Amino acid sequence: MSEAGGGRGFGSSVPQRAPWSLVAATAALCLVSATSVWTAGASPMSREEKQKLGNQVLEMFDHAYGNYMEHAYPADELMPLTCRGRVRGQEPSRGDVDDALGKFSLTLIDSLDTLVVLNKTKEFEDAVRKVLRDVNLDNDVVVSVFETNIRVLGGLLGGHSLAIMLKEKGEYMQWYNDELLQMAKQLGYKLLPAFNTTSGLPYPRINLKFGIRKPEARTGTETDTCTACAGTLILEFAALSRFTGATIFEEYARKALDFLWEKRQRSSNLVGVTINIHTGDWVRKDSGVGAGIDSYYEYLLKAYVLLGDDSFLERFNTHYDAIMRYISQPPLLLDVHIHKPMLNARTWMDALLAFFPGLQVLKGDIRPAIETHEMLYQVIKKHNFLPEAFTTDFRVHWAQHPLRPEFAESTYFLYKATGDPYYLEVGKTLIENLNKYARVPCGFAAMKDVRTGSHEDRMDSFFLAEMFKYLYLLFADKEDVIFDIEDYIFTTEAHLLPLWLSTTNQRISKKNTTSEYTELDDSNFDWTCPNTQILFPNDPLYAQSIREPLKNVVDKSCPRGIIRVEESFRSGAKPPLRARDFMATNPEHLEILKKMGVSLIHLKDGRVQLVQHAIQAASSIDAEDGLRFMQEMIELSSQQQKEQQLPPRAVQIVSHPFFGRVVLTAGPAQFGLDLSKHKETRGFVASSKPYNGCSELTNPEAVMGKIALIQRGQCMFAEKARNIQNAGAIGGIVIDDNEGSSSDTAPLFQMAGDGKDTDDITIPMLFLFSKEGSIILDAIREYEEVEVLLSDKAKDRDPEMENEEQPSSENDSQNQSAEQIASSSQEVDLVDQESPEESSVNSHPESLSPADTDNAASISPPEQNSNPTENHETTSLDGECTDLDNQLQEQSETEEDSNPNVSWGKKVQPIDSILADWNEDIEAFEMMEKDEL
Ligand code: DMJ
Repeated sequence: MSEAGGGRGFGSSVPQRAPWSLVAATAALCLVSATSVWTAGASPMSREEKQKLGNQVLEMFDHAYGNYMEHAYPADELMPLTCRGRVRGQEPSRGDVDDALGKFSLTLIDSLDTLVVLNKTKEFEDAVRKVLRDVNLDNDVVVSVFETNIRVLGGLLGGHSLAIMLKEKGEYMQWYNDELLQMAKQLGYKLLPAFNTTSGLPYPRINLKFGIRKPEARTGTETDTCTACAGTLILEFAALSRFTGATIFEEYARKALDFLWEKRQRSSNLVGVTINIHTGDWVRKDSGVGAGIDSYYEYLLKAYVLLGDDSFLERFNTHYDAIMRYISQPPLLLDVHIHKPMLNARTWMDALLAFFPGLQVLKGDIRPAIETHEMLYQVIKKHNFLPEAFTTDFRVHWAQHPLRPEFAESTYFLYKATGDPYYLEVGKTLIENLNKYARVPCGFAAMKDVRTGSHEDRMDSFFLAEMFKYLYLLFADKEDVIFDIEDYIFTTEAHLLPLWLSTTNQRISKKNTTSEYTELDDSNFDWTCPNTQILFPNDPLYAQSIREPLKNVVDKSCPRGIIRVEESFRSGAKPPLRARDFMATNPEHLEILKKMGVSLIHLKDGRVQLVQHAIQAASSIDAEDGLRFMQEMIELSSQQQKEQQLPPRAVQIVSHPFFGRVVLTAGPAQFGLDLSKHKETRGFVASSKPYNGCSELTNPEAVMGKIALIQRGQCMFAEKARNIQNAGAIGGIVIDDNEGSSSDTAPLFQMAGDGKDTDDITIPMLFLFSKEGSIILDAIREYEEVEVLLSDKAKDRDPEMENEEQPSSENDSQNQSAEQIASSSQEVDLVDQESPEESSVNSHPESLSPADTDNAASISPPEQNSNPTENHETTSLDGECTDLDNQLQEQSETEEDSNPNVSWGKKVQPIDSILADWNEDIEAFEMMEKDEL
């Protein structure tokens, strides 16, 4: 038995230091105390209904886990559309997202402690045996250090934590002898070579067999990592050290955290998204609480809770103040620049930030948590799921949704903090939406596009590790869980680590760290793990009263202007020259540009780039104007790029046994019936002969009145369409002839016309990549009669999908056609991305693409998880539009009055200091300019 296991027990978990013990021992406890306090507001949910929902969660988990075990195990993940395992190397690469897959049965390991939380002890015991029997951690595969840590190391440690708990109870796991912990230790040692940098920040990837340096490793040349990647290790590494007594893990994780802290931008106390692991320079200087940074903040606060180390609380509080000062614009959380924190770096938010309200609950700052959560919930109600990114006026920016659990996590914590049954209703909606839109016969499929309802052949392991835990716990009473959940802390992957680790093997590891440890003043403990009796003194309607003003924030929002004009700028000012009016051939315009410090670079390929050097501006006001101009130009450029794209369409298989549950992402055609303007087309499918559809069909009787399947290639798409139309087909699906192509990995494809008039083509035509096409072809082989629906948005499936003839709504059509305003995930990146089907806006000298300039304030560097193929959606503007900018402005002002910690006066930054801040950016850009030209 492990040292820790032997000494554990609630008695030993009482920490030694008073302030810490107050927080750590009650960290989770404080979250539940309000559940019994609730007396009014949304109608309370009966015990029966809660149990019913809890049972539904159990059934859903069985469906996901059962299908994984049956059809995918020992592969890392289930592919729920094709009902098989995802094995790295055997599927087309999806880029970084595949770095989580190490051929170590990821989903099984990530699910271990979920099984215990969901009371599936017997299954847990079986699962642990399988892990010990089957899992190999020594594969020649390059994995992400971050993902391996949170999912695999965390999964093994969570499994170990609950295994020793069960063993001590005396019924299950009696044979267990710390085997999972030994595996965790083995894995810990495999990850350590990643820390072999002078900074102590880990390399982002490691080869499980060969480490980093050896040539066989195929990794180790990276220079950058994300802040969350380097700053989300301490819980797992410290737990590993404390469970085993091997101090090295906690020391390494502390050293990485110390380095990040040292490198924080001192004037804003913010951190950037990516950092150079050798020099410590910030590579991406934008800063938010979502992708790339999120769990760094989470781990600072939770490290304080788990380890009782005040320095972590002090750091968290320092960052939290900065977040609330600059990033929080209730109910929004918007990225800013670390050097110019009053300047927004984006006009959109990503879905990962949905964890933040949960963290705010742990911090004790309930009000903004309620506000942001409410805003997110309204976005979900609009699209059924939270899109990967959405704009400040709540349009879809990136349309995927990989079944992320962050919103469920925050819902759980808010319910625990407020006891407001409203949050149970929110959970109920999440369950309904998952069953209605994501459930497929073989598991749950990620949404490829929340607007069309199309699926992706993907069920990430975090869905089992996190989603089911939080949903189950949301509806569970104490007696529904076989152990006391309050004795544990959740890692970022929702793995459970026991709080008694705080007093185990404490001799570890402050040595070799650079941070100073000072006594904290009392203000550091304000709010931290609040007593909910104090938070909601006599007002059970507290949470509701905060949500009320935000009730229509999404529905009634109007598309925003491009720029949020900062208070440090002239109020309401616009650049003297608007981006949309600019002509590169107009001498007056060029003169204005010059004044603003913006220069024009003619690239060799004929395109033109804009660069702003703020210090070359005629005055500080002109520099600000230039900044705004550049921001406008970025937005305009990205819109122009995407305006030429049509949104994706959906092919939904409606016949037995699919009944509408499988929705395939389809590419649109620039000709034929526009499905966004007409009702969907429904029909049985038939292969055309010849299959390429390039000549008159020889089997018109087979395709008459049906949807013809045609293979891509050999002639124009329009020609195929005419041939099947002449044979009497009511629609066509062109299937890609590039074997293995898939909408998971390829950008949206749209079929162009033949350059002539295509008005004669009146049937709808859609395009499927080969993988999606083969799902239909396989279905024909198996079931012969396969009926599909071609539409702009999948229809809700009811049990039989019987003879439904719902006209597509006017609004939807309008939305779809307006959806062509589009996103670039990254404005700068798109400069060189041309769809083979389109001419680039950059090929015309008048159409300018802003370069990635020294002006980091106006241009964000490329996103890690950018997806340039997604389209924007324009919100349908039901009812009256409110001026959200003003609303938010007013809210900020109210906040300002009521929150003495927020000193808005500090927002005015002298131009000298702004210019000084920019110097660094300018140097970086000049380097880049050299490279590019
Ligand atoms: C999980 O793997 C973790 O929560 C991580 O911190 C970020 N988000 C994913 C799921 O969305």
